[in-house]
Amino acid sequence: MAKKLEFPKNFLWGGATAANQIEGAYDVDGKTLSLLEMIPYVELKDRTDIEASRKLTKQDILDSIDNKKGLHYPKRFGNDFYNRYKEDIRLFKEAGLKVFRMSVAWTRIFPNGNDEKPNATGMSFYKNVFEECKAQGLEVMLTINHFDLPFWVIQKGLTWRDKELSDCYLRFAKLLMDEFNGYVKYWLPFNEINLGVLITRQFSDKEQEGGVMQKILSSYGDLHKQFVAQAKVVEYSKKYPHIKVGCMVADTTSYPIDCNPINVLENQRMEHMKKFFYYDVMVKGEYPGYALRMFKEYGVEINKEAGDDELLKKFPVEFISFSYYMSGTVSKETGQMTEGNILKVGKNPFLKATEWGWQIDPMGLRYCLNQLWDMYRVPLFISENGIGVSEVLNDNNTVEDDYRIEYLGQHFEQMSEAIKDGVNLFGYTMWTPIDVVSAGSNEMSKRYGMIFVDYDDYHRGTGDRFLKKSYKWFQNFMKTKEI
Ligand code: BGP
Repeated sequence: MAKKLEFPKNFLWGGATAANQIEGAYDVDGKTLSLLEMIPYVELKDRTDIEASRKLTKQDILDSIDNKKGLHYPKRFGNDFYNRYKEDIRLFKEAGLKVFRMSVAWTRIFPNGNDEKPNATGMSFYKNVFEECKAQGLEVMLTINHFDLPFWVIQKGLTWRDKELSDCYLRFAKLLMDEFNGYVKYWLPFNEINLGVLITRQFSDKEQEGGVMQKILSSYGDLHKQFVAQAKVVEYSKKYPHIKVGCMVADTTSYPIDCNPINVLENQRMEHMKKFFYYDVMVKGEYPGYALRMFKEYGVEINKEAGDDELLKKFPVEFISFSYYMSGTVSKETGQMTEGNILKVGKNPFLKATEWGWQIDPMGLRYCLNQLWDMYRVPLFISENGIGVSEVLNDNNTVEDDYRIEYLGQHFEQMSEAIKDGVNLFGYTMWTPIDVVSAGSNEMSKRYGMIFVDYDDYHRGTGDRFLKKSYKWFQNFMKTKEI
């Protein structure tokens, strides 16, 4: 029997994407390469072993410039949004979406970083996209930087610790706000700030030997610069009182593996360092004591500059946004900060997982929403949530994706429960309304969309769009709020 869910009338239902996973057109209209466009597609024997697709040296990256090895670089092609955006935005509108989350490719706007003027063709591409959203009645949420660091950053050997990088970023961010504040109400300076910095470090010259643990420890100094840059974006946004700036964190709910106090405490420690640390700095504007203690014990240098603390305190984000895909477990044993398991989550025997090992946990979303509201009391927005499945079109040119209908419906139900619990949740953008290139594995076949895109992992296909069963289901959900 259908169940009716309760949501506020003006709840922002939407879909999320990222420039580097949809646009393609990597070398047209003055655009230069970004780091993610230098990572080749690698067929994985074990789909849960994402690390295997990322074992790249700096030389591999350099060789990819003129593709000497004839490899395929999926993020150079995306799903062809650059050429098909009108059709896509129309389909989003017809699905019932009210808001479209997207990002801007930095390398389309400042192809060389220090260009005297922004690239006019790049600017007009985004203006046209925003105009189209406006024409279709879609609000825009804009991520200023969604992982796609320009390649010139790597060539110059820069990290966020270098002033040159934050200066260029701020120039880019301010330009976007000045030019597009009339189209974009919601702004996210960095996608998944708790993961992004690690991507940069991975290819940095300044990366020390020492594995994942060392990378994480080194990343805190970079993060501080990003926190400061984000606070400066918030400060700048005050010029335009009608816009709002939020943070974006990759959130996973984590449970202690059992009630042994050692494991409960270990889970708290992991929650602190994997998520609350970020919210504390960006929402409360202060470094929490547990982090300061950890920095001291591990010899982490933050190198704060005079005025940084005041800036963080004075310009916190106005709302929290986060991605939520899964939950995991923590035990003292698996929770050790050692190489190999720091970014992974432990198994939970009560949950099913996707082909990629992502454990499906709708109730974990309600738990997470309550935690964040209890702790921070700022409006919440789920900026990513969805299920990646390998799919093919059937003879009727559709996909019977009942598992996606189930996944979305169960998550919507828990969101509605959290709202009843008193949580101020004001919107949700699913990842993603349309099939895109996977961020982590570079596959096209890890599909999240309600709209199927006819490209395979090597970008073979027509690129045509087809509606899956979930598209029709979502359309109906928007009208009835019934699951
Ligand atoms: C988030 C990213 C997105 C997105 C999503 C799904 O971490 O912000 O860009 O792709 O995860 O991940 P994946 O594409 O690896 O399945």
